[in-house]
Amino acid sequence: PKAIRLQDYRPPAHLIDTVDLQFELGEEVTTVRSTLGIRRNPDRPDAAGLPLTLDGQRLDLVSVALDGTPVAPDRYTVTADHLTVDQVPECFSLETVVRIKPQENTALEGLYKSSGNFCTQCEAEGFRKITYFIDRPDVMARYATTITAEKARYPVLLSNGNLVASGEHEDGRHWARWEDPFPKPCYLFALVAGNLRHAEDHFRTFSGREVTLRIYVEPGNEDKVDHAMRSLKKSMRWDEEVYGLEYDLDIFNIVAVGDFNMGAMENKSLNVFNTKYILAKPETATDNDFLGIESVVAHEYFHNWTGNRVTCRDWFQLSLKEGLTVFRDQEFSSDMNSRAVKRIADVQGLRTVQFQEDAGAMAHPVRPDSYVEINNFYTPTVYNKGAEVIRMIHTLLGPEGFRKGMDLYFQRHDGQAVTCDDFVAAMADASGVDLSQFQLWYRQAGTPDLSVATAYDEAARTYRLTIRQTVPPTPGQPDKQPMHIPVVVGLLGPDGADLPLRLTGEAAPAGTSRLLHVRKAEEVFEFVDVPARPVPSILRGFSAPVKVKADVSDADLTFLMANDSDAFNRWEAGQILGGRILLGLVADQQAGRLLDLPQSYVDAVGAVLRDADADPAFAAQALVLPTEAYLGTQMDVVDPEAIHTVREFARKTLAARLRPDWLATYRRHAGNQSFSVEADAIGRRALKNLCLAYLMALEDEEALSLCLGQYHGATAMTDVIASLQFLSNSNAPQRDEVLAGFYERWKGEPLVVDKWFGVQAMSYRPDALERVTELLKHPAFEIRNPNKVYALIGGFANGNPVRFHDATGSGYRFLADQVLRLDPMNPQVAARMMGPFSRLRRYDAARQALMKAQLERIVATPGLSPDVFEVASKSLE
Ligand code: HT7
Ligand code: ZN
Repeated sequence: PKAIRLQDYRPPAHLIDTVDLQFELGEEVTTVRSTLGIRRNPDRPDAAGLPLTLDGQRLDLVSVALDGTPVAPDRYTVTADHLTVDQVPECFSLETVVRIKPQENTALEGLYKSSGNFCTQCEAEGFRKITYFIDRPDVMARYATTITAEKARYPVLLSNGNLVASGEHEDGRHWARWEDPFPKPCYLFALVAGNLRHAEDHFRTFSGREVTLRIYVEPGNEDKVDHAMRSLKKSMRWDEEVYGLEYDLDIFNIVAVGDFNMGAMENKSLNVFNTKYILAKPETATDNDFLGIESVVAHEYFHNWTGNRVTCRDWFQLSLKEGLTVFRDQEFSSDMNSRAVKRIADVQGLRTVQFQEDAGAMAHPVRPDSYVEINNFYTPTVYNKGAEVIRMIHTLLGPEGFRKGMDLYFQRHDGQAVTCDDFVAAMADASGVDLSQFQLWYRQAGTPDLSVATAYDEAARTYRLTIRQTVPPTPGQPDKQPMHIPVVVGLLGPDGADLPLRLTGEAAPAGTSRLLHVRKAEEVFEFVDVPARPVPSILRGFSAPVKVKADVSDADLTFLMANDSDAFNRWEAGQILGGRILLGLVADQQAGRLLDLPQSYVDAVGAVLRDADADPAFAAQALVLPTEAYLGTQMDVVDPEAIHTVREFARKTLAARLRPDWLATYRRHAGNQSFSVEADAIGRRALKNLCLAYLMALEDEEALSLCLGQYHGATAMTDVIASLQFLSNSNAPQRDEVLAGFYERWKGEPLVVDKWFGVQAMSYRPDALERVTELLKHPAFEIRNPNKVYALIGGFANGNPVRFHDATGSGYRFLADQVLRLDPMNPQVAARMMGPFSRLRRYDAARQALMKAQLERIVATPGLSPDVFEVASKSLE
């Protein structure tokens, strides 16, 4: 397969202004008749005389007509990927008729079936599997879509825009015609036909437009849509209040389907969602599910402006819409819940997943410069590092400057397909801030390392921060330039309060948190009038996606844990301290020394625990030890076994030494409170379940009885699944019976069964792989359903480092087997499972060799998809 390069971008030779689609949906064959209004692109003067080239894959072409006249077969060519028509005029209509078989489409891209219903997924390049088209986002057209199908099986017929006509035929078939007034790229096209029920609500926009909101689900799920509907209305209001952005049609539909490769899709006025991000009630969904739904519903809704009204010129610009929209959904969730807890969760995700990607074979810039398969680039780098890049712009411009930039961006580019450079230019022009060096964040891959050295001069009352940056080499980018890094800092005085900050050369102190611009490889910042040696709080709010090493002592970190006014850094201080101690223990473990957890650390954790009721949600985050994955990112050579042993040792030690506090805190929060998804209530449940997790680390009788009591007594899934997880990790005699009972109770709810698969896949018992292998044959496991694959295979490969990286290589063999099994059915999902292999160089030589052997087996397999080939071959380079 050939790489596509950003530097080769050229505008399309032809443009398509109008699209008229007629779908005859059938059980055996579906016919798609398309009439395209096409013209030569005036921006491509060389296009005169060029043939028209349309993309199309797996289409059975029936006929081609130009301006109403059939095109002779010697005037067009059909290959596996294209239809080429010679001698086309400057402006014309082209009608094609093709036949497709959605019922055989297991890749879930293009038109396919989920639980007997028709649905589509066109991003990134799925439209070409439905009909011939110029399938690239800079071709924007107005769509009209007529759907005809058997009424009894498919009573609901939906597409983008407004329903303009409908009717019935005598043979039991019916039809609906939809028109979308907004020009859009074909990746935003959608069609749904099925037997669905809907919930309806309404929203009045600020200009007084009454919008009908509908959420469609399969029959039986109507009782699980309230939270999604509430989230949608909150998102609509928030976008009006924060960005002045109003919804632009009279109808907004969401359809939830059980078979979906990703989370959801922002098709214009017809969002299609994975059921995981719509269906929820307290008995079946956890607090994280509720929060996930709120943020994904918001994310897709926000795309209406950042993605749909202004879209991407080409797929290299994916972060233009994804980074920006993730930033917007993060801010929305922060406003709806606890800002600090949301930031902590986002940074944890970034550091464990994106930092690992940045350090592996698939590392790429936020705006990649080449790809083999675009589906492999819907990554944490494009989404989450992309959101951090937007957040840094927000920090550099301030909220008002940022809003001005957004206004200018829409003023300039509404209705256009644009680039990340266009976005940055709007931000710079609106604010006057120079972002030229900053643009390197889009071009350079790799996580920058910052080292911070501090020096207090008692006599001069000055405090100096020397900040050095290096950006590590990544595949294809051996040498890097220094970046423009916004570093927000504060200084704490001996009483724990923030000091007013004055930099050398400034007339007076200004504020207690300062934005420092690090632009060169080394910068020195000197604060004056500092009365005593302060404790520095560096990178407040995680103001840049970098790794920091600072010469801050353990005692200073303990002080920051107790006193930092920046909640994120209060948490961060605990993580740095915990990380330092655990990594020290990993070295002890590797050297065969006895493990011992310093009492000072136990005391620091105890202090946070005893103060937990002041902010239970924050405490629940602050009391979690750095994860195994995060600890791995801090090591030159990851040792999954030692990390696991040490972390478990630390958990058990903290559990034992602080047992009365865990128990008392658990008891205080375990009372029968009525269920709510308010941030407060979520925080209390998180804290309670964390206490139970520590108690269960001891596996004593009292803990077991509390855990079983919670398992049998709880009604909220958050509490049920937490206790199930602890039991599943334990040697409790009741373990198998409880797991079996859970399945019996919930076998009718696929999303709950996914949790059951996940809990077992992530169990760190030594028999985890054996159990996972058995579960592949369980009647509830379906290899064709991405949610099941993500839960069981993904849960094991990504969520169970110690068992996946077993020194025998059994985990690697298992994963390669599953990838090869999945690839012919669903290449996108198969490639997504390969993540752990792309990080092989982070492990010891023996593990590297074992992973390489599996990758070589994969690469040597005939008929491999470009998706899996790209990840496997790059991982071997
Ligand atoms: N923009 C959507 C991307 C998406 C997708 C991409 C490739 C294959 C399947 C897909 N489903 C959805 C999701 C989003 O970021 O909102
Ligand atoms: Zn998105």
